[in-house]
This record gives sequence, structure tokens and C-alpha cells, in this order.
Amino acid sequence: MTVLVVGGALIDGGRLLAARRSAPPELAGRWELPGGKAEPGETPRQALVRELREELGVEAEPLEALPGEWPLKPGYVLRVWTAALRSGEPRPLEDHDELRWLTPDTVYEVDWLEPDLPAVAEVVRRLREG
Ligand code: 9L3
Ligand code: MG
Repeated sequence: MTVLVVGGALIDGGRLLAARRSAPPELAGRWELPGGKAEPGETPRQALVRELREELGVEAEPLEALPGEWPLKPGYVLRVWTAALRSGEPRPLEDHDELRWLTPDTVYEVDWLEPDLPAVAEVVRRLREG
């Protein structure tokens, strides 16, 4: 069985939120769309809301599923939703040590995890279209 990992492309004021992982050691220092594994009984959107609450301390609303899914380590697959910030200011509460709001012009200044790159590119396309 494949484990679903949900990622949130939080967008606010034309910028995308990137989060730098602090763990595990092999991923520490790399940047990602925050999120994590869906738990049994959760819908993917419920999982995303929970993960963004736990990791960032915010209430977010998943908007649109981006087309596609991307393999992670064996047995894990990543799907990404755009999401809007409904309340709170994101803070790196769990598994991250830095957050950054990136514009289409600065989005590639951070070292993204490879599996996140197609979703980031799609978000950039949408931000540029306005
Ligand atoms: N992962 C990759 N890109 C992402 C996320 C949220 C997660 N945007 C990978 C990193 C881990 C696995 O998925 O190997 C599970 O993620 P987590 O539960 O440790 O956040
Ligand atoms: Mg996580």
C-alpha cells in the first residue's frame, strides 16, 4: 500500500511559503512545501489542514489539488494542494527551522527537495498569470 504525503502550497499576497526541514538528517537543510503523511481515516484535505496546524500553527484552507503525484521514497507518494491562510502567522513549530515567503522571482533561491519541484513550478506559473 502506498502512503500519501500531502503538501501545502500556501499562497499569500502573490508569494509562496517554503519551509526548511530540520529532520531527518538526510533531508535537513532542504526546502519543501510543508505537510506530511495522511493518517488512516483522514481525507487528504483533512490531513493537510492538520499538518499545517501542527507544523506552522496556522489555520489554512486547501483550495485546489495540483494535477499530478510525485514519488518520494519507496511506498510514498506526494500530492500538493494550493492553500490559503485563514488565520495565524506561520512559525516553524515542528520539523522545520526556517520559513520563507518567496515570489516567482526568488522561488529558486532555496534548495527545494526534488519531488517538490514540479509542484513549485506549477505554482510559479499560476502566480505569474496573476
Ligand atoms: N516529503 C517531501 N516533500 C514534501 C513533504 C511534506 C514531505 N513537501 C517527504 C519527506 C519525508 C516524507 O515525505 O521523506 C514524509 O514527510 P514528513 O511526514 O516527514 O513531513
Ligand atoms: Mg512534515
